[in-house]
Amino acid sequence: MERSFVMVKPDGVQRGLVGEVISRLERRGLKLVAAKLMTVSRELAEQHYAELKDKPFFPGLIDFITSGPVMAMVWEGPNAIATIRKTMGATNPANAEPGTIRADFACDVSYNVVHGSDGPENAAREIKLWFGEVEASWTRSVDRWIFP
Ligand code: RTP
Ligand code: MG
Repeated sequence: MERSFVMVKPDGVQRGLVGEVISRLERRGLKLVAAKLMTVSRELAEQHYAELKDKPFFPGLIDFITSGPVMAMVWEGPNAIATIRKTMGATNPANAEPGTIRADFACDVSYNVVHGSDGPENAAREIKLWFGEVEASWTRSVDRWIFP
């Protein structure tokens, strides 16, 4: 069982897409194990996106992520990281496959609605950064029909 950090970015919260993102991940069979609506400090945003600090778009990205509340979440499931990345679609919504969150709800790379961890190391790092310790998972009666 794998965990991933997912965030509905400020554009998604402002546009009322929190439920849509949660709904799509729930319907995929993934399990929500932590969630909080929060405003992000510059320090947290810079730590989260530390790998991108030399990119030209970094200052704008930090301004954007700190511009309003985000919905920070931890999701769990088999192969959760790759499954969530697939469900979100390509970073640039212009390249995202129809039916993905980014293709269905966004049209610009800077305002692409959602973030999902890109690999196991970043997932562990981001979950610790945003949530510290996350409690153990919970039992769902349909799990045996989703996680054989
Ligand atoms: P994310 O981290 O937000 O899930 O997105 P990602 O892995 O698909 O893409 P990443 O390379 O990590 O970039 C992080 C976010 O930076 C913004 N970005 N802007 N203006 C640009 O060319 C550009 N490139 C990336 C996007 O909002 C991207 O999600
Ligand atoms: Mg990324």
